[in-house]
Amino acid sequence: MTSPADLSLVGREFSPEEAQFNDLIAEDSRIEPRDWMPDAYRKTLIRQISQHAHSEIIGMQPESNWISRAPSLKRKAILIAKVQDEAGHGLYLYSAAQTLGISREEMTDQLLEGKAKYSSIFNYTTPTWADMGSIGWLVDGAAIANQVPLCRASYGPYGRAMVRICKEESFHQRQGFEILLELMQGTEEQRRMAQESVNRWYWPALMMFGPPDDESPNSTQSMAWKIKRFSNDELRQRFVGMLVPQAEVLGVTLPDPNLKWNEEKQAYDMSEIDWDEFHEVIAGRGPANAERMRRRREAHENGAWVREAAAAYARKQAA
Ligand code: FAQ
Repeated sequence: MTSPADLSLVGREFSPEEAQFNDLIAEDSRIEPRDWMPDAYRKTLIRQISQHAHSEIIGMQPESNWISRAPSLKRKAILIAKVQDEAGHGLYLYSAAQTLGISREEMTDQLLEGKAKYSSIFNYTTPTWADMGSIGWLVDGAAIANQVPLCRASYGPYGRAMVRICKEESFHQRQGFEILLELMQGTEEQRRMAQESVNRWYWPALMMFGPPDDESPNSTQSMAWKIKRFSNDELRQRFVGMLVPQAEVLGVTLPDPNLKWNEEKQAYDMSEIDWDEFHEVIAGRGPANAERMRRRREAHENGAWVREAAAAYARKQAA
């Protein structure tokens, strides 16, 4: 008997379809939309993929704040393209979730009614141009560290969407790095602006990986199903390891006085994350939660005529 991917099955006989599902997971094959899957697997995927999609869509707002004020035509064109890419990522992800039997309308309603989460990071504000650099370097950087392993997620449509998304995210990360590099090679005032922005974004970026492993209720099952391949803390640690040499190239200081290489652990020691702040933000009390949801609802209402026109066109084509 293969050890079950669905932990609720431990210690009992599997039905033939449960056995087949377990075998597919055990041999690292992909589960496709028409395959049988446990309800809890389907539910977890819908939760994670739709939250991820909402994050991409809400995540357009902090950067769109700077499109009209980008410092040059080149920077403006790059920023517009990046924000459009995030919209595209949201759409691939909504499509992947739809293959699990939920409609786009249901997912949107869950977001607008405050029943679905989106990433904590997008509830922080972007008061300076350097924040465009920090979002690219730190937020897209964290997104890549978290999402590259998701390219191997056991659910086919999710893994395949992630491959394309990761390619674009790595371009985003480099453009953010380059904004910060240019600022760090500029005037004293520009260097101060870059450092101040990194100071604000560093800890929230580390929170993107989710709660510590011993407080992460979904991780054990999601890892057994091979949706997640690494734990929240493993990925966070790997991300910090990536940042340290990049910060040296930039000439910025990571705002953690306890950040130190630990030879024995072969990993960085770091200060404790302020988990109260994380819980406040995901409970809706972060610096920009209300504004993000207000704008999202407004955009949804303003788009009503587009949805009506598309539906009328589809009806006409069908007839
Ligand atoms: N924010 O048991 P776990 C991007 C929730 S996209 C808010 O550890 P799980 C691109 C979690 O949902 C960024 N909530 O959960 C971009 C759960 O609540 P629930 C989004 C969080 O799912 C760049 C509860 O806490 N990326 O950045 C957060 O196993 C620039 C317990 O947590 C993804 O969504 C958080 N940070 O692991 C766009 C990646 N962390 O649902 C624009 C896919 C945890 O039970 C500009 N998702 N929670 O009520 C994942 O990899 C996972 O879902 C984790 C959380 C790792 C985020």
